[in-house]
Amino acid sequence: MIRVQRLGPQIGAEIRGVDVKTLDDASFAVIYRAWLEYNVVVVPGQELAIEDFLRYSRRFGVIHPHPSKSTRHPDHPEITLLGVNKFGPDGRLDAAIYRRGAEGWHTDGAYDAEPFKATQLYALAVPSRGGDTLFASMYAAYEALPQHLKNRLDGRKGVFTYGGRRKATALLNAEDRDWVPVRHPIIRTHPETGRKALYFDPGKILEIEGLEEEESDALIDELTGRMIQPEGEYRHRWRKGDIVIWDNRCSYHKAAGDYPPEEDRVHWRVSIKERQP
Ligand SMILES: O=C(O)CCC(=O)C(=O)O
Ligand SMILES: [Fe+2]
Repeated sequence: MIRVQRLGPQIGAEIRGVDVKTLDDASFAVIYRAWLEYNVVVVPGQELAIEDFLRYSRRFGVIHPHPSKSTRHPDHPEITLLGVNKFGPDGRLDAAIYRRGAEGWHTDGAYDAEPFKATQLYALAVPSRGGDTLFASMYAAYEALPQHLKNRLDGRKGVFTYGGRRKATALLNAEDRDWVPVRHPIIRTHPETGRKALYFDPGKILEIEGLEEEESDALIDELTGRMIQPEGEYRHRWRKGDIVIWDNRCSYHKAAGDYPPEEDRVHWRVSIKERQP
């Protein structure tokens, strides 16, 4: 029997009593509804081959290979490997791999004209301590904005690119680093729930369109400070066999990035969009 248990006060739910390899449509509908409501869904205790993970992931949308080609699975480009090849040929820790996702709160794929709908991870190896993933609600961030900021942001677009103002493009091949920036409304209405969210990513935004540079930078700093509402948070402590999917249209996340580097922390990861490339 499928059971849904809430994890955080506003986001996060855990699904019990399922094997995603043999999930019928009615049970999947329960998971999908819980995902729209709680934004982050954990399905623990799964034993999956790559094809099982891909088949289950495709029930949420269309998988797109990630632009970081060097971290794709060699035989399955739709799969990104997290925590693999952490040490370079010289034996030194590669910070771009070890600290991937840990540089700050973000949403995945804001650099694309059609941002990622979802990201889904499957845990193959977990460290003895650290390595959590933290989540927070964009709905909570929007709702907590003072009215004058909601008014000021209404109809405004942000300009986003891979690597943002810091040009953090270490995971891209040299020939892919010349990214064409894209525009998204900062107050974004979720296409399925109709709820408003503060769609924002300080590591990918270049500017807020239509403002002078100084004003845009000041507003970016102000929004950075307003992303996280404590009651909108959920922190995931990984267990081997966990699947976690998050909704990039209404949640932020970051990796804690604090586990012993000599230990393994390995995930399969897929980026899911609504449509075909
Ligand atoms: O490894 C993690 O905890 C999350 C990394 C991340 O930001 C991502 O996969 O999008
Ligand atoms: Fe991420």
